[in-house]
Amino acid sequence: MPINAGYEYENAEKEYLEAKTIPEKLKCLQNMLSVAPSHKGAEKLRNDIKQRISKYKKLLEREKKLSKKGGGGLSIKKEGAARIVLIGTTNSGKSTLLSKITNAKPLIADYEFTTKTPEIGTLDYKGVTIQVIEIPAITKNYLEKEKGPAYMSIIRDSDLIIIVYREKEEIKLIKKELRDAAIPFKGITLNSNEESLKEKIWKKLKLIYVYTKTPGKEKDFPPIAMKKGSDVKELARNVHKDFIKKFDYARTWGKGAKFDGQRVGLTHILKEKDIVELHLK
Ligand SMILES: Nc1nc2c(ncn2[C@@H]2O[C@H](COP(=O)(O)OP(=O)(O)OP(=O)(O)O)[C@@H](O)[C@H]2O)c(=O)[nH]1
Ligand SMILES: [Mg+2]
Repeated sequence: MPINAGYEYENAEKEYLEAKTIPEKLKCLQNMLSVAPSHKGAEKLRNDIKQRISKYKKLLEREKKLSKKGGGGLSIKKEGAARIVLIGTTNSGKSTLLSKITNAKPLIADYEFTTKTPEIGTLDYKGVTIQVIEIPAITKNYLEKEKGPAYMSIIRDSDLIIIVYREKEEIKLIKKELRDAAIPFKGITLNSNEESLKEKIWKKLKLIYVYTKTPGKEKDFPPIAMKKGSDVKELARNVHKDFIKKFDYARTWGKGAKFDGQRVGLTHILKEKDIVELHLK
């Protein structure tokens, strides 16, 4: 039955879907509950929200306990333009993939559970660096395992989840474990035999890279990664925190420019591979 939950509710739900941490999710769910319709037809909706609230509360408890124990020294500093996690069942080829696309040299072997702690590598895409983490194999009831909640928080805190599999059935198990940890799966599934993996990953990250340039010189390297749809303002902010204040105009070359060297302002939208010369006052 259509519930007609209304604009306020839709907004609250959108915020909930975008929330990244458990405390944020909880706050958003409580907000959703407060704006959810109160009529009989929406009872299922309200119960569903309540259930999710109780689930997140439990998760929060568990993570708190774990961090008291020191979290197993598991907090991993974010590096680069994005964080990707490789997850899958044991022997699915995560380490093989990690060694293919990054500089990491993880142990690869045909016995089970070769990788015992997260393996971290750096992927280089046209000069943009991206952090890639292999999470130790996911098993049934992963959250019940000693390190499960800590690994799930690394997964939750990533920009892209890649499920590495050999047999299709493995994907189902992994997705169920993610659901149990209340992590939405908006990532990709990969077979480690696939070609042009880096291109596929880059597309899914929804980033672009652009080059800065000093007048009279060649473009700078490495390029700068930004969200798709970013403007000159975003780039200026990225280069230096004072550049927006000092900004006079920019010249651009590439797909985002109408012609070579087009003069633009802060709100000009950039396209991948554009070259931008920032002129300051
Ligand atoms: N046939 C085949 N073998 C593969 C493939 N990917 C990896 N292997 C082999 O499978 C074994 C396990 O690969 P790993 O990359 O270590 O797998 P993993 O997912 O990291 O496994 P754990 O860390 O042990 O959980 C190794 O012997 C690999 O050579 C693949 O796509 N096809
Ligand atoms: Mg491994």
